[in-house]
Parts: sequence; structure tokens; C-alpha cells
Amino acid sequence: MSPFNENGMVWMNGKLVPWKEATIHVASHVVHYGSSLFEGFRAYETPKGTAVFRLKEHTRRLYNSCKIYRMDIPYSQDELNQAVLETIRANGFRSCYVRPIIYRGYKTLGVDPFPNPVDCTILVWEWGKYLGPEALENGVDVKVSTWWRMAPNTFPALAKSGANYMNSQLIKMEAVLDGYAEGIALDIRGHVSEGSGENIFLVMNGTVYTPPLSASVLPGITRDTIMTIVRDLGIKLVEETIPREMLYTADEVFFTGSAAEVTPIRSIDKIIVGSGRRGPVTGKLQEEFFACVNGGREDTYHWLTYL
Ligand code: PPE
Repeated sequence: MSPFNENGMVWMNGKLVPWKEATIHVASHVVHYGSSLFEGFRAYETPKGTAVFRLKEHTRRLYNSCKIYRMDIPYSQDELNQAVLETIRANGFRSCYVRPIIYRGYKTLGVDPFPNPVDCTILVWEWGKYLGPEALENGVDVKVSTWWRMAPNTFPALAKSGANYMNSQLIKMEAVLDGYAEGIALDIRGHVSEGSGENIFLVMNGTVYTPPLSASVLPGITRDTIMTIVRDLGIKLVEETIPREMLYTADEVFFTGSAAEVTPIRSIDKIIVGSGRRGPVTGKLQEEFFACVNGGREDTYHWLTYL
């Protein structure tokens, strides 16, 4: 079953077009060489209407991704933010997932991307719970992937490029075929990196740990949100290299991401994490996270942009 509303609208290069007309040619550069940079985030229904969570930060990351790949977006960040709001309004969603994607379009083929146009589109759809309906409460069973995250100075991990998701797909397929909800990838030194589409956190003796950006991770906006909440709660936060075996001995482990939100991990490689149930720190952070996105607490950091 497709999650898409095929009667909806897509923003393409400055205009809203009907969903079914939002197509590109198979000779587009992106189809052949993976030349796309994208974002993913959610709009939530709040007591004061629909609000996009951390829109500015996601747009800034998109511009940074494009800067790394020498792609000039022909709109300002403000213009793109307005386009996101316009697209959500045009589709009439109270809550949804938003996917802006910038790519090298149609003109010529060959690795050199420069002759091709930089095209900008924004898609929105209703996306349920990323790792299954019960994942947020019961947690998920995962494995450490045999695939590593990309090495430094190969595919830049700080850029959210379509091409990086070929690595993510290898991790995800292996996990799914082996009967797990998700895979955790190590970096090339064998240290904990991240999930195929999520950052990872561990809790041990009341301290919260997460790998540093140098461990080939995406600089997750949800990661930043959780780090901010952890500090606000006065919990000790450590951003440092994490050895694989700490995944097995941690009291609690959880994933973060715009799609995955805050998802507890119940077991890793069939070793039960902690008590095998959502731990108290994970529970507290989930509660605070959802209060932030749903407008259930004061928006002190100005994370919400109302439609
Ligand atoms: N790491 C990876 C590899 C990743 O894809 C994501 C988001 C994150 C970390 C968390 O980043 P952030 O969303 O800013 O907190 N993955 C997006 C796409 C998932 C997909 O299947 O598509 C997402 O969560 O929207």
C-alpha cells in the first residue's frame, strides 16, 4: 500500500504541480550518479495548529549538504522554508513528513555534474511510525551490521546525500532479511556509528553517551534535540567513541531520527539490553521529546514553525 496521496501537490522548482505530474526524465544526472541532497522532517499537530519541527535547522543542513557538493540552490533559506509551509498547506495535512530534495537534473550525462541544472522539489506525505507501530513503547530488535559506515574522506557523512543511502540500504536489507527491525553500523575503526536511518544513544550508570560526528554519522537534528533535552534535565552527556561491546552492556540504548523519533532498542544481536523494556531515561527523554514536537511544553528554543 502506497502512503502517498496521489491527488496531492508537489513543489517543483518554484511551482506547485499535481502529484502525478511531478516526474523527471530517466536521463537526469541524479538517476545515473546519485547526485541528490535531501532532508526529512515532520510537521506535528499541536494545540495551536500544525507546526513544523526544527524547520530552519533542517534547511540549514540541506544548504550545508549542497555546499559540500558545490550545488547552488537558486532560493534563499527563507524562501525554501516558505515553500515547505506552502506545500503542507496545499496538501491540507495536519501532520506529515516533509522531504525536500535537491538534485542534478536533465541536460547531459557523464560524471561531471556542472553542466546540469540544480532542481529543487518538496514532497509531503503522511508517514506513520518508522520502525513499526509498537516500536516506541516496546523497543526494537536490532543487529550490528556486517556493513560499515563509509570511511572518512570517501562519502561525506555530514552531507545527507542520496548516494549515502546505498550504504544504508545494505545495512537495512541485511537486518530485514535476518529478521531484525534495523541494523547498527560500525565505522571503519570498528566503533559504533549509527543506524541505517537513525543516530544512536546509550545510557550507562545514568550517563547518556552518543558517538561523535567523526564516527561517520549524520549530524542529526533529533540527535541535537535529545542532547539539548539531556543537558536541560541535568543528565551527564558524553559525546565520545563507543566500543561495540558497550552496546551489549549498556542499561538502555535508543535510536533518534525525524522518522524514527525516539525508539528504544530491546535487543542487539539477540543480547537483551538492560531489562529488555524501555528504560527510565529513554522513557523520560521520549516524553520530553514528544512534548516539544506536539507543543505540550513551552517552545523555549523556538523549534516550532506554525503553518
Ligand atoms: N542518521 C541517518 C543515516 C539518517 O538517515 C537519519 C535520518 C538520522 C541519522 C537522523 O537525523 P535527523 O532526522 O536529522 O534526526 N533519516 C531520515 C530518513 C529516513 C528514511 O528512511 O528516509 C529521517 O529520519 O527522516
